Amino acid sequence: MNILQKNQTKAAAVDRPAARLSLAYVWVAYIAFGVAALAGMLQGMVRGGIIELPSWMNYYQILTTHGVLMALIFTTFFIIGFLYSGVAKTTGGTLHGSALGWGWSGWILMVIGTLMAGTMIILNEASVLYTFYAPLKASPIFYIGTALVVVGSWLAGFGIFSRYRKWRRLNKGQNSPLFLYMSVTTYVLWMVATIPVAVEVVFQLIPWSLGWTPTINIMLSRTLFWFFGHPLVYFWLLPAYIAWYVCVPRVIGGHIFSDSLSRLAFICLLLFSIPVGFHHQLMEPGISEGWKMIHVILTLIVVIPSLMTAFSMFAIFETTGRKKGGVGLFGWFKKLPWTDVRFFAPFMGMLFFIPGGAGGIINASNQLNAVVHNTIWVTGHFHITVGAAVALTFFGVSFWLIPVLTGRTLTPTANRMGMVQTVFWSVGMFIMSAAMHTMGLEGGPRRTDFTTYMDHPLALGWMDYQRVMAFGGGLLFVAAVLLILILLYLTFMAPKGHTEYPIAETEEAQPVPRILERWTVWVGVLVVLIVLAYGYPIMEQIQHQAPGSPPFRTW
Ligand code: HAS
Ligand code: CU
Repeated sequence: MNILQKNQTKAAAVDRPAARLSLAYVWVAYIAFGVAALAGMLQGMVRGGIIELPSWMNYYQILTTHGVLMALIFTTFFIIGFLYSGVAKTTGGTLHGSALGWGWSGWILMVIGTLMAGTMIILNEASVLYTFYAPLKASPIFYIGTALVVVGSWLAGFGIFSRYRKWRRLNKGQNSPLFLYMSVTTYVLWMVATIPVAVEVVFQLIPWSLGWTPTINIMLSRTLFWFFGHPLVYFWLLPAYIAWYVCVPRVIGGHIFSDSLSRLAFICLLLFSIPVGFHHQLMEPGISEGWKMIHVILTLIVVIPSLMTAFSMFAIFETTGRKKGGVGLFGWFKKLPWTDVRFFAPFMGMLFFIPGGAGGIINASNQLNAVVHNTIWVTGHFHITVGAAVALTFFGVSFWLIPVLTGRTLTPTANRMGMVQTVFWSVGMFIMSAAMHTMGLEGGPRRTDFTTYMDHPLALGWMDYQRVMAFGGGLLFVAAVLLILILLYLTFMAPKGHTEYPIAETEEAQPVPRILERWTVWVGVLVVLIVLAYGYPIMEQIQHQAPGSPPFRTW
């Protein structure tokens, strides 16, 4: 190591071993993202009636590629990379040996799992979409691959927990740094939420796909899936919230609004985002109305911490804008750093989350769910939540995180290109999701190949929306390519130098209730809520199961 490098290591927000680990996660995420974006563009064109796929490729195969790689692989890898970097940064810039060990073991297992599942999808042996609903049956290798991804993510989680424990041991009586606290909460959520899907995959799907058990209990498999599936969307959201609560305020030159409120919001998100899965099964038979009602109520409760987040963001923006001299009712708004992509990208994400959250409340309302369920409205909903609010935040983070990890700088040109990229992504997503929402209200289904339903007039009325969706998808693909180019530049070519890891502080020291850091209390409450919401319905589904289903391969 020469002197220059040594100095850089000293100045770096995160030391080399930690940076290398984070970067390895982030880049696998973006490789998956690139392939998924291509698949997404193709499927939009197919549904728009613009292209036809070659005979060796089918719509459901690329739909599965897109869903699995975007929703499961891009997100999980990016999140782990981001959390590791922030945990290192806020605990002294380094990760001790065991955290690094867990991190790398998790990475290796997750990469192997991704390759196994991905190969099966490419071979057309697993066109079962990212929800892998039974009785659609994929190759056992696909299920084993996804199981390895989950187990790998657990190992990575042990690394975060071990760093946290060590920090607590060395800093007795102090509150943990907010980033670390939020990372631990996110991971507690993930650990609990992935247990049911692991049970589904290991005890139901794998034996059934290997032919060891002739049939499968469909109701139970879907219940176990959504027991995981809803907290999964919060596992995507919470890291974006970490960036909103902790990083964005620093980027705009402000402070954390309230340390306790931020922690409380995360605890509420942890408690209430798991016992709510039936809001994905409101239209399914086999679960009685009373239980669905309980899940609907809990779903509406989990909206509250998101509203607390919206409130905090507005407060941070307004107070910072006023401090910078913004006057009048809206003068502060102009003072925000609109030309800084580190702010602009997540801000666009926040804007998308306003209709995204409102759509979620519509979905969760039992009667309205009957209108939108299984329509492409739902696809519109999740593109403006995970595809915009979360994705734009992750892009905004990547623009500074990658230079931090590579010891390079976000140049003014790269910043400008990032702004252009954000505009393309936002406009593309706006156009595509508006068409999806409208077409859904007119009854257009989700998860279907191009069809005119024998020229049915209703279906013919959907065609224009599908073309608009394809156009939006095209813009999104341009944005995706641009993003990858910028990130390649930031990884390999941008000038060497110091980039700040933005971590905001509170304006003055704020007392934080000690109870917020008592994990046994929160995990205890969580377990009670889960048992109340799921215990009886799952018991019923096991005891009174309908005749199980043999496997189907519909593609
Ligand atoms: Fe959802 C389906 C209900 C949030 C993702 N959702 C999905 C699916 C996905 C998904 C992927 O109840 C499809 C699954 C599948 O394949 O079948 N969702 C909700 C509710 C919320 C919600 C109630 N969803 C999300 C988030 C996601 C996500 C977040 C990903 C990250 N969702 C449902 C339901 C279904 C569903 C049903 C099933 C539909 C069906 O029938 O199949 C809520 O948690 C949302 C709360 C959010 C808010 C918004 C707060 C706003 C904020 C921004 C503030 C803006 C600022 C900007 C500060 C209340 C925090 C400042 C602006 C200035 C101008 C200064
Ligand atoms: Cu949900």
